[in-house]
Amino acid sequence: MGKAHILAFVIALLIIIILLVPIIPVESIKIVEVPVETFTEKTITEKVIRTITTTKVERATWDVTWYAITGEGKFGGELGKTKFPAIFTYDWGYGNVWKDYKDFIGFEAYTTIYVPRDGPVNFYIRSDDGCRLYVDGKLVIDLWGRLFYPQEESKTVYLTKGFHRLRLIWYEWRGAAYIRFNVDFDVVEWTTTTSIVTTTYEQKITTVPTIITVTETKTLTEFVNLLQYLTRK
Ligand SMILES: [Ca+2]
Repeated sequence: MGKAHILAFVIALLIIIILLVPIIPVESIKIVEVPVETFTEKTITEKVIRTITTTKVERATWDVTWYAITGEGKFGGELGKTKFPAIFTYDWGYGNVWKDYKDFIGFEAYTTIYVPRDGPVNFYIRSDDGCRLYVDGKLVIDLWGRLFYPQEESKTVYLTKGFHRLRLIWYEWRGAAYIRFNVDFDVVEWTTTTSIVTTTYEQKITTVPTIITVTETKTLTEFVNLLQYLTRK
């Protein structure tokens, strides 16, 4: 092959490259669709359940109603109300028992105890003048009568676990006045637990990602070959 042939081949190759290989940049404006991630706020209602547990220490107290004593030694007119602690000693001597009353006065008192186990419970009373103790309506200690000096008595009662009602009646006829009540301490103080379940609906705002398509106008550059370039409009 001579030099002329080689030259002709190179020229032919250049022509093919110029004509067919896309080497000419052409700018054009095009509308394109572009995916865009956006965030939208969404309100969600959530059910919230809460349990609030409270514990409370309870102690027995006596609800006391005072009465005047009649000539027959019975409870007469009501004089007023007060409270005694669960375990108490009142030694009024010859002084006032309630307001201006030194003598011919009495009270009726009620309380509730909580026995934390099945078993014996000890009650003790010392009284001047008369006194009676009832447990769940049953007479347990009887120191009634016009006893002009202090009397005392202890009693053991078998009680089941749970709440029990006590009733105490006492009166003072004349002279010194005294009352003492005692009981096993584990029955006058107890703990109660209360659970409150609340259901509320709370609104929360969350962000939700969303992909939307937007159209954009873009200037694009593409490469075309000479033939395409010449035939473009
Ligand atoms: Ca007395």
